[in-house]
This record gives sequence, structure tokens and C-alpha cells, in this order.
Amino acid sequence: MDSIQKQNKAAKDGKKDEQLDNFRVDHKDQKLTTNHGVRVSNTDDSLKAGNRGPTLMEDFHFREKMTHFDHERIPERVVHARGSGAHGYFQVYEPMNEFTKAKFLQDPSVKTPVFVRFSTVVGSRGSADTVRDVRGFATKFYTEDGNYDLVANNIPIFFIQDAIKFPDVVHSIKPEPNNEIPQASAAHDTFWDFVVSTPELAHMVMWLLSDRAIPRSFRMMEGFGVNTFRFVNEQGKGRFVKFHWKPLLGVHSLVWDEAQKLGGKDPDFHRRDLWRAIEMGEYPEFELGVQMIEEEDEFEFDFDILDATKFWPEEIVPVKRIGKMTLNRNVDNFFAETEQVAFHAGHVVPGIDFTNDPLLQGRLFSYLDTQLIRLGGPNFHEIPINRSLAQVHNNQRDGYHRMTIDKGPVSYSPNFLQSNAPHPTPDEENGYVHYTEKVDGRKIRERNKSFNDHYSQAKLFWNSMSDAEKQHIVDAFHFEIGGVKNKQIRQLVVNMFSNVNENLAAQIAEGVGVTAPPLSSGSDVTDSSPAVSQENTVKSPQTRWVGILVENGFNYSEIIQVIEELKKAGVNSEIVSKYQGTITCSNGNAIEVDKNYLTTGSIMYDAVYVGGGQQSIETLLTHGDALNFINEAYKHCKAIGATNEGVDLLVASQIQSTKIAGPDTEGELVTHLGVVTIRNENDMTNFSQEFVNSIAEHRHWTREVENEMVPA
Ligand code: HDD
Repeated sequence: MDSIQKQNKAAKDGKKDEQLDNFRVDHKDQKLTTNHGVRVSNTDDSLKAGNRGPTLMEDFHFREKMTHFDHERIPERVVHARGSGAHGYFQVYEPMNEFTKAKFLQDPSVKTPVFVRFSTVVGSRGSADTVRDVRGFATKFYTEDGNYDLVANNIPIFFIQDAIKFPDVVHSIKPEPNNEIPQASAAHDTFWDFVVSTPELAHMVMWLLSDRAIPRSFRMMEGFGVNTFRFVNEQGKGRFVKFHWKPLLGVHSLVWDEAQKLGGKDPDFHRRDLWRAIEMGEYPEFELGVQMIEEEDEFEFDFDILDATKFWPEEIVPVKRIGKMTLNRNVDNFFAETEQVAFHAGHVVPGIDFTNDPLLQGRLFSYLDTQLIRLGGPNFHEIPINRSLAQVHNNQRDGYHRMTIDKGPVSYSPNFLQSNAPHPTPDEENGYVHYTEKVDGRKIRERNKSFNDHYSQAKLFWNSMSDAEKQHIVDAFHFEIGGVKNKQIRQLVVNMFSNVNENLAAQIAEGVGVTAPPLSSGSDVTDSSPAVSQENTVKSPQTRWVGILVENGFNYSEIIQVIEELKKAGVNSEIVSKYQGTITCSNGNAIEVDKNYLTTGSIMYDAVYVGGGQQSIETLLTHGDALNFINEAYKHCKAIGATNEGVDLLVASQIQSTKIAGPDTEGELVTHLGVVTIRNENDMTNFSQEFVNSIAEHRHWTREVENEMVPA
């Protein structure tokens, strides 16, 4: 087996791990040394002239330690600065050779290693996870043909059509440069000034203000390659392609009030969620989907398929699910892996090619350029996390932080001394050959007029939303535009979005103190795309979390039964009480408290459960925090369950308009608006099943009508 075959085998066997092993260092049981391997006798005192005297320049250990520390921070990414990464693997379902020659998409037995980095776009590295923003979803496939990066977002379209506007849109949404306010938020004048001046943003703004921009978890988001790429098969036939990631847990979001509170209570909410799920073996899974359009159908659509502000409705161009990615390992070191990983929309492998999408064309320049400054030079591909499994041979030499020790005098091509090695690989042997698209045109700074329609798909999106989703968009406008000081801009926003829907514009106007434009006969676009509504997503209780409120004197067998039934359905739980430590039940059994009211809150859970036990409930009734737990979970439309005396806590809360089991009911299960209750019952089986169903629903939006009355 030659070395290339060996390398290919490593890629096939998913051996990125092994490659990284060469760089992993475990410092356990080791002696402290300098960076040059000299053992250090004392790292607590600097070298001084006398033990009360001045520090000496010759203290090489002090100087090296301090210099390294002074240089520990590298520039953060200009966008997508805050991220979380994980390792895993990808397997294709069936050979895709009809459409692409990409090797990693052929053999279902091959596990291609991947590294994924999820991110927010606008905030700095230390900003909160749950802000309203697009989420990045970048995947590096370490294929046997070299690295392929699918640099995706969780929204299928983009703000702008041409990459030359990227610095403008990013400058407008980042904190304002005079005072660096606000952090990680679009709710300020400069962004909305740019929006009202740039109608192509209309569609993206609708998505940005929808629930998509406040995901419940990285594990519950879709991913979209956004740009139109090209698949090319062995015969050289090309097809337009868009890439999708479909989470097996469905697409779910937080509510805005919860997202904001989480920003304070747990700014690492998404990072922690991903880390914990992987540590617990609840591996996030995403199916890779492709939408394909034949070259001859390029002009068959009422939008330009090269326009990144448009999506291809799944009802028109179905998504073919072609494989699955499983994330099964957390990083060993955040900086070495998550921070130093470098993605590039231009990292493609044979079988995947570009199109003339003007946003994609500009991205092809930006990603490489940005790594040069961020990772300190042209050798960032040698950082372990970025190394390809396929061998690297070329004539590039030197530069900052070069790791490879290139042998021999030849670093040019063609050459005689080395028989022209390293040799180019012909197309037939899978050398990368660009798709031979015919290009013919005048040099011109213009867009095709097929890029001019900025509102039809924004209308389509609005039409596709459920009533609850529409209300959330209106609320989001109230928040975002409420943050705009300039009243004229607020008015211009309302005017602009009256092009999407006049009712929407009227509702925005009402909330932000400006005038609604007169209503006309209504929207001319009546189509919808059910696939974009989260109402129609997968509903699953798996990997959800329930907060269980208990105090001393709780009913042990009741609560243990519920915990076990939840576990059987894949639902996790935590015991929440006023104080951490051990609490005891009526018959003396004890249980360990996981969190107190200061370290957690209802916002950290998908559902709340209150079990029985007279003494426990009497105590809970005296805790405002416990009542707030119920009110807040109710307000956020989460599943709530209560059994026996536990139902009394619900009665005492502010959720009275919901039907709950009355004191005289005997084992009668009452479910209303996602609240599941039962009294005078010892067997928790039926209750637990119904509660699990309620959790699987994710949220019970019908409650929102009366929610305004619930104080939380
Ligand atoms: Fe970008 C990072 C996704 C348009 C320029 N982008 C970046 C990341 C993601 C995306 C997920 C973070 C990667 C990571 O985790 O390290 N970007 C997208 C998508 C786009 C898009 C889906 C729309 C199709 N991006 C886009 C344009 C430009 C850039 C139009 C510039 C012309 N993006 C960058 C960048 C970043 C980046 C400046 C910052 C950090 C980095 O690249 O490594 O080059």
C-alpha cells in the first residue's frame, strides 16, 4: 500500500482522530518545563536580587511565561466570533454517482470525519448565546480527496445579493463605532438605516425577526448552504445544487422573553446544551439534503436561482436526503480546535463546484483572506484541526509558523531535478478540474434585472407562518424598531414592510409610534411554503429537560415513577429546590437536589413538573420563586405537569384560565393547553405518557392569547 493509499484508508476509516492524537498532550503526572524543555524548579517566585529586591532580566522563565501570556489572544473572527465546535462523522445513504463524483458521497460504509462549528454572527466572543441572530453552521469534511467545507447558516437566504455589500451590512449591524453599543443586537439605528436604504434585505429581515433567529438548541436547527453550488458527475454533467442540514430532533425555538433572560442567567446556554448532550451520549444528528435543478431548467423559476436572497421552496424543488452526520465527541481544547479551525466556502473537492452567484463569488476571496490575519499567516492549514487527511504536496514554502520541514532544493514547477514532482493529477484520476461553464459578457458593474424582485418571497414567507409565528414577528419588530431612536427611520421601516404585508406594517406601526400606511386590497402573492413553518417540523420529546420542583416531605414513589417514565421516553430531569443538598421524603427516602432557584430557573427547562407530598407543597406555596417557575413556564408556553397535591401549586399560580384536575377527581387525567394534571392517583403511567406528549409538542402557542395576564 503506497502512502496515498494509506492516507485514503485513514480517511475512509475516519482516522482524523488518530491524526490529531499526534498533537494532543496530556500534562498529567508530567514535570513543568519551559517551552524549550528545561525543567523549572519554581514557578511561583520571580528571580530577584535578594528576596525583597528587584526582579532580574535574566529570569528567562518569567519572561517566557509572561510573553506567552501577553500574546494569548488572537483577533476574533470579524463575524461569527462566538462559536461552539464538535467532532463527528458523516455517512452517505447511497452512491450519489449519478449526480456527483465527490468520493465521500459514494460509499455508505465510509465514515468521513467531520468537525462542526456553530456560531452567532454579530456578537463578540464573549457575547450571549441566545441573542436574536443568524446562526452559523460550518462543517469541515475530512474526505479522502481533501477537505470540503460546507459553510452554512441556519437561515436559507442572505441579507444581500452581491458580496461587495458584505462590509456595509456587517458595519451597520455591529455595535455603533462611536460608543460600541449595542452588543450582539440589530435593535439600533444604523442597522435599520441600512435596511430601509437597501430593499434587498426585506426578505432576510423577515427570517431574522422570526423564531428561526432564537433557536432552542444548535441540535434543533436546520442548516443551509445558502449559495447555489454545482454538482458535477464523472461524465462532466453539472447540476445546480443547494445544501441542507435537517436535524432529526426537528426545528425548535425559544421565545423572546426567555432568550433575553437566558442571556443573563446562562450566556453559555447553547454551548452548554451541545457539550452536555454529547457528554451524555445524546449525539446530535443531522441529515444532509440536496435540492437539485437541471442546467436546462435554470430559467424556469420566477426567481433567479443565483440570487442568494431567494430560497428554492421545497414544495417546488424537493430536498433529497442523502446521508447523515452524527456529532459524537467534544473538543479537548477550545482554542486549539474551535477557535483555530478555519473554514472557507472555496474549500471544495472534485464533484462540487461553484456557480456565478455573486455572493458566492465574493465569499471565495474573503475566507482565505480573513484567515491570514486571524491565524497569523499563510500556514494555517498546518494547524492540526485544519490539516487534511489527504496528503499535501506543493511548492509553497516558509511563512509565519511553518511546521512542515520540506526536504530538498526544489520548490518550483516545472522542474527537471525532481522529474517535475509534485506532479499534477489529471481529471481522470480525480485531479480538480473546474466546470467548463461558458462565460460571455461585457465587464459591467451591474446586476441582472432578474435580481430586482425583493418582496415576493418575503410575502411568501409571511404567508407561510402560523398565527403564533406571525405574532412573534410583529413582537420582534416592536422590540427591534423600539430600539431605533430616529423616528423617521421607524416610519421608513413601516413603509418598507407595507410592501410585504399591510397588516404587518399596521401592526408594526401601532407598536412603535408611527403612522400605518393606508390598507390596500391585500397581498398579490397568495402562495405559501409550509416547509418553512416550524409548526410543521418533527415533534420529539427526546433529549428534553424537565425541572422538578420539590421540598422536604415530597412523595418519593410518585416522583421516582415519573422520573423513570420520562427517562424511558428519552426525557431528562433535574431536581430543583430552594437549597442544594439532600432533601427527604415523607417516608424518609432522600434525593439529591441538582439546582437551587439562584442557579437555575424555568427558562433552563423545556417543561416543569410538580409532584405530590403535602409537606413539600405547603413549603412550595410559600416560595415566590416556585410560583414564578410555574407562571413563567406557562407564559413561555411550555409543558407543565402536576400530580396529586402538586396540583395545588398550579391552583395558587396565575394560570387559572387553564382547566386542571379538581380536588374531588379520582385519577382523572386532565390535559388543557399543554398542562397535564391528575389527582388521587398512585400509578403515574398514564400521567407520564400524557406529559411526554405535551413535552414533545415543544410549545403550546394557543396559550399566548391569555398570556398577557400572567405576571412573569
Ligand atoms: Fe461568511 C465566517 C456563513 C456570507 C465572509 N461565514 C462565516 C462562518 C459561517 C459563515 C458559518 C463562520 C465559520 C466558522 O465557524 O469559523 N457567510 C456564511 C453564509 C453566507 C456568508 C452561509 C451566505 C451565503 N461571508 C459571507 C459573505 C462574506 C463572508 C458574503 C464576504 C464576502 N464569513 C466571512 C468571513 C468569515 C466568515 C469574513 C469570518 C471568519 C471567517 O470567515 O473565518 O470571511
